[in-house]
Amino acid sequence: MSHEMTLDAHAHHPSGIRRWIETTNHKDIGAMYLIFGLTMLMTGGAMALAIRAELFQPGLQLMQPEFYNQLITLHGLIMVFGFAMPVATGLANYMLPMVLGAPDMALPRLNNWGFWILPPAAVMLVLPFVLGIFGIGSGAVDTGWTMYAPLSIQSGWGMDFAIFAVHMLGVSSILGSINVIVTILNMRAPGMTLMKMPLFAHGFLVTAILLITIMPVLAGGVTMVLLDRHFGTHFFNAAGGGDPVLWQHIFWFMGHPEVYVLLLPIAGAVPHVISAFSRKPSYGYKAQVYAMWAIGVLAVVVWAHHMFTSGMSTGAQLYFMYSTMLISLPLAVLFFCWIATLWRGSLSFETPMLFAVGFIVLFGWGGLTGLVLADAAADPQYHNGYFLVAHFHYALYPTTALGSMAAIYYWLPKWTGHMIDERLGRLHFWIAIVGFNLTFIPQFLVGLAGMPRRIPDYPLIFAQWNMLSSIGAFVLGFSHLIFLYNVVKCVRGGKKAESRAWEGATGLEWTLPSPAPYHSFQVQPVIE
Ligand code: CU1
Repeated sequence: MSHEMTLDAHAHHPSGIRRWIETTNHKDIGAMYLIFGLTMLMTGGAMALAIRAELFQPGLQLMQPEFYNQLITLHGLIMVFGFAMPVATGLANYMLPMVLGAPDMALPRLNNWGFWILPPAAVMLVLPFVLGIFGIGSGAVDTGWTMYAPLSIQSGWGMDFAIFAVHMLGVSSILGSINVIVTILNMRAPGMTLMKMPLFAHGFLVTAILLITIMPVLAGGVTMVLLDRHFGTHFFNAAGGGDPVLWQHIFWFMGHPEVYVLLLPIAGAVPHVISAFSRKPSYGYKAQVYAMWAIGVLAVVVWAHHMFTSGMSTGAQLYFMYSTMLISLPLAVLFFCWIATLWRGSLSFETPMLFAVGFIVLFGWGGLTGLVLADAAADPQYHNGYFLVAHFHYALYPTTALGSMAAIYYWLPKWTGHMIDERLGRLHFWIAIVGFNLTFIPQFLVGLAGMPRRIPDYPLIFAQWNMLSSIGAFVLGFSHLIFLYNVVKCVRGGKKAESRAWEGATGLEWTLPSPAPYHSFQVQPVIE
């Protein structure tokens, strides 16, 4: 403490906006990541609502197909790179030093730089879209978030902006990952071995290693696109001896592990929430750790299940089918551990617990429908239709939104010193659940009936389900406004939070049953 004070006496204290621009404090940077991520959630969400408004009826009412293509592309890129990853990085910044017993992240200035690359990248991505609305230029990138060649080679200059944005987003997440890894490996409290480290930290460690593995590959890929576009190379041009399918391999080598980049931080955070509201330590600590590492390893060897419809030898189809299905084993281990934590617990369902359970149930549906798509024989029926769209929204919304909201609601009292408005939190939860299911259950059905994705029009026969889906989307969008209001309200004031904010938070949520307590299904373990 005295050491800190001597340092402070010599440090300069910028105020106003400079306080935020120059900050190296992990909580400040964590808060900025969260604010940035939630701003992008609203931006990407507004685009989703524009898409659903167009799809409310068959026919073209509000926009031309070119504009629709920009919307679906930006919605995808913004939600993955602008919302989901920054929110997870925000949680890591805020909580990692605390769960490790470290004074800050290991590399505070790198941390600052990593964050401040993000806003210019977001501007880079969205600027051509805004200019396009005013008739300047050809609009934003319109290839779909997968940026498949040869479309991405021929697309307008929005694509160049997207390439530079992807480079910056990649640099940002690599810097963040380096910081997470260095912090975890070097700054744990004395005696905290890796196998005694909270699950939260394991989730982020696997994620960070995955990101450092995959983001440079994507950066190399989009650089090859840039070279093909402007410097006469033919990496993806069959006429010049290249191969457009090469792009698909490069993209999905990043794209599939990305799903686990979005899942694993939540898989690390949620056990702490369900443990607190079950009044039990997390069940199966070691099993969960090994499962997360198994997911991390398998994640990088299954990417071509996204390419069954691109043409592939039978042997390769079988390999990618079985390896993909293999991931459901460690995932099932995580599910069983979460459920076993709940089992015979003294449960209560405050807002964070509702969101955690909502995540488990709905993500289960994402996983099960993923098994359908992993089947190389079934996939061609569903791959280019709405079944796939519904599947990945069931995989990603529960994790990135419900899961991170569980964590945010859970830790807001710790961050702000105030309790959240419990009634508003529960209202948010139930409206979000109704809105989400109303949006995406119809998409499973029209998908099975053959409605293609990425097209702004559809046959009359799909009209009713699409109308319901659009109504659901607006309900879901509204629920997020309640969330924002609740967060702002909590930051500005409210009932004072005790040091143990939640009645359930007895400290057990940080306790590791390693070795597992005897018969933890039957008895409440005694932790001294
Ligand atoms: Cu995948």
